[in-house]
Amino acid sequence: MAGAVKLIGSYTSLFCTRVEWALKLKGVQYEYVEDDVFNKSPLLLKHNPVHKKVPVLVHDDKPIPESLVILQYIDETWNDNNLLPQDSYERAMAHFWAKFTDEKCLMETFTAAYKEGEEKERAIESAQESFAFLEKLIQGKKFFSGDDKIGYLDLAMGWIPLCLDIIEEVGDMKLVDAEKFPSLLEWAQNFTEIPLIKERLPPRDALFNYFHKIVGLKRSKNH
Ligand SMILES: N[C@@H](CCC(=O)N[C@@H](CS)C(=O)NCC(=O)O)C(=O)O
Repeated sequence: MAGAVKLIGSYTSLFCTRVEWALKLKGVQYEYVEDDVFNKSPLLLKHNPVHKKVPVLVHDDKPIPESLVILQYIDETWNDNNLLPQDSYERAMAHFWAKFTDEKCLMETFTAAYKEGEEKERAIESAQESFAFLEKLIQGKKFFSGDDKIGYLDLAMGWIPLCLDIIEEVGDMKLVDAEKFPSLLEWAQNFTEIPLIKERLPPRDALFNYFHKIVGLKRSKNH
C-alpha cells in the first residue's frame, strides 16, 4: 500500500508504543514526529482537534487518531501478517478485551496510583478484579492472540510489561504479583523477549519521570 506514513507520537506514551510495534510488525516505513504532550504542536492540534492527544497516524495526508483505531487501520491497510483474528466472533472479542484493558485495567491502575487513603484501597481492589479477568484469559496460552505469534490483543496489552511496574512504583502500591497473576506475568515475560518488542521499549527512567509528573499533576488537581 503506497502513500506517505507519518506517526505523531510521544516517546513515553504507551499508546504510541503499541502503534510503533504494529508498524514494525507489518514492515511499514514511516516518519516519526515527536510531540510534547505538555506543549502540544500545531501539527497535533490540527490532526487531532477532538482529543488533542497522541498518537495520530497520518497516511496519505489523512489523519487517524486513537491507538486502537490506528491498530485496526494498520491491519486492514497492510493486510499481510494479520494482527486481528479472521473469525468474526474472535475479532469482536479481541476488540472487547482491548477496550476493557484501556477503560478498566489501565484507568483503574492510574486512579489507584494518584488516589489516597480509602479511595486508593478501593481503586486497588477494582483494578485487581479487572486484572483477574486477564489472568483467566491468558491461562494456558503463550500469547493473547494464540500460541504461535503475537497479534492485536498482545499489542493492546503491551502496556502491562511496558509500564505497569513503573506506575505501581510511582503510586507506591502492588497490583499484579506472581502469586495471584502467574500466567499474566509469564505472558509479559514472553512478550518482552520478542526482539522487535524489546527494541522499542522506552528507557525506564524516562517512563518513571513521565508517570511521576502526570500522577503528581493529577494529585494536585484532586486537592
Ligand atoms: N485513547 C487514546 C489515549 C491517548 C493518550 O492519552 N495520549 C496521551 C499521551 S500518553 C496524550 O496525548 N495526552 C495529552 C492530554 O491528555 O492532553 C489512545 O488510545 O490513543
